[in-house]
Formats: sequence, C-alpha cells, structure tokens
Amino acid sequence: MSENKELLFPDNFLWGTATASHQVEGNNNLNDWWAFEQEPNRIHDGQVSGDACRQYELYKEDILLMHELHQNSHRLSLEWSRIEPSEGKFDQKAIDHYRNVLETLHKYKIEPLLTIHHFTNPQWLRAKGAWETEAVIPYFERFTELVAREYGDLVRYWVTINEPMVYSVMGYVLCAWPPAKKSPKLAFASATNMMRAHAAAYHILHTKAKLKPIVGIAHNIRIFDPANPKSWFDKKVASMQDYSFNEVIIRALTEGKLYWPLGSGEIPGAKDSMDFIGINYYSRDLVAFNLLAPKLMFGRNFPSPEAELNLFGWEIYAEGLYRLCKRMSQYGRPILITENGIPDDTDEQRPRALLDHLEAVHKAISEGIDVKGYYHWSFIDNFEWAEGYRTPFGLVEVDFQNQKRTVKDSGKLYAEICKSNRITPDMRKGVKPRSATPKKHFNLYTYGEK
Ligand code: IFM
Repeated sequence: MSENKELLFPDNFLWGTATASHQVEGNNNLNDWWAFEQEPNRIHDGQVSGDACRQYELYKEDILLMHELHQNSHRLSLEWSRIEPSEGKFDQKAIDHYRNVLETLHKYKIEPLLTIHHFTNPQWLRAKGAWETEAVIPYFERFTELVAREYGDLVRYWVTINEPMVYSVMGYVLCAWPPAKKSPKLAFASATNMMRAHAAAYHILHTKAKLKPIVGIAHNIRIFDPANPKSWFDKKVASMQDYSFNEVIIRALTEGKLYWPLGSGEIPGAKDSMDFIGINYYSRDLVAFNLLAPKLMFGRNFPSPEAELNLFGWEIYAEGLYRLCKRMSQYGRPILITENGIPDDTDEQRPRALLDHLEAVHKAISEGIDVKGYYHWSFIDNFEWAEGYRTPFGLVEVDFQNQKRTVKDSGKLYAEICKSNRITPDMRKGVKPRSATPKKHFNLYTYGEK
C-alpha cells in the first residue's frame, strides 16, 4: 500500500458507520432472534442481546457522537418487529421513534442510509416460516409501503435487505442462526424469496417514497481463491462457492433471472433493480477440494497461512476490497461499501486495517471506479449474533455495565479521515505495525463442521 502519498477522496464522499437495530437497540423481545437467544447453547457463553447498547433510548447521544466524529452519513436498520409487533397491527410509537431518529440524523447533517430488513423477523412472521415461502412477499410489500410513506421524505439511500446469502447459509446450512434448520432447499428458497421481495420493494420505494430514492441491497461478498491455483479441482470448487454465494444475487438483480445450480427462473421486476451495489466486505478464504465437505460444495475453506488473522480467525485482506470494487464495477452502477471492519477486542489491528482497506477503496476510485461512500462496521461495539459480545467491531467502545461510550484510537483516526476527506502519511505513521506475535483468535471456520 502507498505509505508516502496523501490520498484525497472525491467531494461529497459519504463517510459513515453502520449498525443494525437488534445489535444496538436492546430489550426487544418481539423478534425471532430474541427467542433464539433464550434457547440453550445458541449464543457464545449463553449470552443474550439484552440491553445491547440501549440505543433505542440513547440514540440522541450516539448521533451527537457521530457528528462529533465528523461522520456525514449513517447506515441503520428498522426493527420490523417493533413496528408490526403482531400481524397487521402497527405500533405508532415505534413508527414515530424511527422518524425521530431520522430527524435527529438530519439535524446533524448526517445522511441516513436506511436498511429495511437486517436478519431479524417479527415472531409472528417466523411462525409462518419467515422467508421459507412466497407468503412472506406481501407482508414485506406492506411493510415497505408503510416505511416509504412514513420515512420517504427523510431518506434517499435505501438498502432493502441485508446479506440475503448470509441469512440463508447461517440459518439453513451452517445452522448457527435461527431457525437452525438443516435444509439446503430452504436456504435456496429463502434467498430466492428475498430476491423477489427486494424486487417488489425496489418498485414500491420508487413509486411511493417522496425523495427520489437510491435503492440497493447490502451484499456480503467474500473472496474465494483456490488454495492451489494450479489445481483444477480447487479452482472449480472456489468458483462454485463464489458463484453461489456472491454472483448469483448480483446477476438476479441486474438480469432479472436467478440461476441456481438446482434450477433457475425469472424474478418479476428484478431486472435492473439496484441503483447501487452495496458491498459488505470482511475477508477471503482459500478453498481446497475436499470430498468430505459436501455442505460447502466439497470445499474446505481456510485462511492463507501467511496472513494476519483477526479475532474471528479470518484473514485481514485489504486488497480484496479493491478486487471487489473492480469486479463489481463491470455492472455499471455506483458502489457503496455498506460494511467493512474487523472484530478486534484490543483495537490493535483495527487502525491499520482501516487505513489499508480505505487505501484499497482509494485505489479503485483513482482508477475511475465510482465508489460513493464507505460505512465502517461498526459505529459501536454491539451484539454480534451467535458470537454474543466477545467479538467487538466498534470504533466506539461500550462499557456494558454502565453504557459509557469511549472513542477508540481507530474511532479517532476515522474521525480525522472523515473530517479531512483524505488519508495522510502522518496518519499512517501513528498506527501500530503488524505484530510479530499472532493475535489469539477464535475459529469461525468450525461453523462449517457443525
Ligand atoms: O454484525 C454483522 C452484521 O450484522 C452483518 N454483516 C457482518 C457483521 C459482522 O459480522
């Protein structure tokens, strides 16, 4: 990476952070995740989301802090289960709450990027199978109509659905998330229904939202490289994983057709239904052919042996973000980095990872790729799903005993970048180099072996 040059970002670049309702708000017992957390052995160490960051109450303080940290945009999500706690019954107080949140963001000139669905489902919807059947689509349409009507004058940037493939794989293949039901068929069905629902929501937002909307999905794109680039089998398996996890969704929402390995079909309204491509980028895997791993398409996934690993045991691979921007630019749409970050309990790796990933984004921009913004995951330490609270992602630390916020070094660094719209060589000088001692880490690859 270029260490001696100043890297200036385009005017009006969106500098933000990302969060999701269930991970930060706290004390909402109306969704399927809350119910799942109460079951034994679901979350690391028997933890539950509980108070989380109590952001449902503390949002004004948190938004003020975003402003003080010079962020000019923020990605947040609506909690469907609060707004529609039982089927067809809407809670006006919850509707007003999110209006207040959005108005507070505007007060500080922070452009909201609003996600409609981020993993959690109202319990009544879960009881109907959630995304397993097409019955979900009219419910999601009705909910989208409501949010377009209620918030369409305050929001320009929309994400309809967060990480459809992660939702489906974690829930139905790796079975670490609700409903933890082993069924590749339901994994395909859920992802397909999410695509159908996205397409419907795209058109609803475009017809009903007051401000001209800019709509996309946030797609978790992981890099899958063959462990041995000379092995036909490794290349084949890596490309099958890449196609099924990454490419299928993008093709569906650009071409209007889903091409699953087990069947394909038209998705009404899906053609050209992304005004931007939202990339959630975290890591890459090396993939080796393995006959004993049918679940992962006969691939064994692992990090590169030379790589620096993060707390998840995943490779920190900044170059991957450049590769993805370049690859996604072929679809001819602007790009938003809707999430990027690392779990780091000591904030030792994060400042350097932040600079490296932003340099990768800058490299893409300097080659003419239209990247409009970057949202660091996450603003604040929060409830990391099945990992509970052991893998903090925040630029801001939370003391979960008293909800005190403390800005980490990485948060201060990001603030300087947001404020100056650039990375300077001095910023680079201030960060710790890679440690000679590898960081202790968990091994999230074991999900695939459960
Ligand atoms: O915390 C999650 C988020 O909800 C979705 N994308 C990945 C993040 C980190 O694992």
